[in-house]
Amino acid sequence: MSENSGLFTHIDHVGIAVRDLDEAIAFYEEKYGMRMAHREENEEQGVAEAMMEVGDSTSCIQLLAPLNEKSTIAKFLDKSGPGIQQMAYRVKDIDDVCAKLKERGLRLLYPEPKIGTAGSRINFVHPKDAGGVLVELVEPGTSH
Ligand code: MC0
Repeated sequence: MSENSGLFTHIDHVGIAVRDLDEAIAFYEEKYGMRMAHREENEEQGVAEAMMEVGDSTSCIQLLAPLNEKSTIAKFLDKSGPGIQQMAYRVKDIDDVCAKLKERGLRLLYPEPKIGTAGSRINFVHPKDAGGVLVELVEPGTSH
């Protein structure tokens, strides 16, 4: 990590809660000309998701639809309606970054990283400790 790069290397993705994944994918493809890079279901997180590429930036828009009523996305949609749910930063070493953020007094949601999109390792900073923003940390899987 270079001296002035801070903890994060890129904006990995911005997560947007949607009610209908197929409809949202069609909107991003047809209106913005975005290409879908990846699609999967994550049972543990309770989401069906699609990563939409933002040009050649390597950053994506992540469309997130709930898989069931208990999903955090279902709760978010009930409370806030569709819209931005999270900001995700890419990191090289998530264990190191989580340790540093804990030292700096921020609450991580999980004691150990969980599995996210495409085999990535993920954790979250609680929005109440991060200026009202749910911050996701993403260490990409080997296929990224
Ligand atoms: C809740 N709050 C938020 C928020 N969700 N603030 C900003 N952004 C959000 N997304 C605020 C509420 O407004 C409330 O504030 C307070 O936090 C407690 O909210 P709550 O409605 O009682 O919700 P909780 O506590 O049940 O859950 C919030 C929490 C949860 C962040 C802990 O959403 C969570 O565990 N999120 C992490 C997992 C996740 O989001 N998975 C889906 C994406 P007030 O002021 O009213 O008290 S999965 C994913 O992203 C994966 C696939 C990947 O990228 O690889």
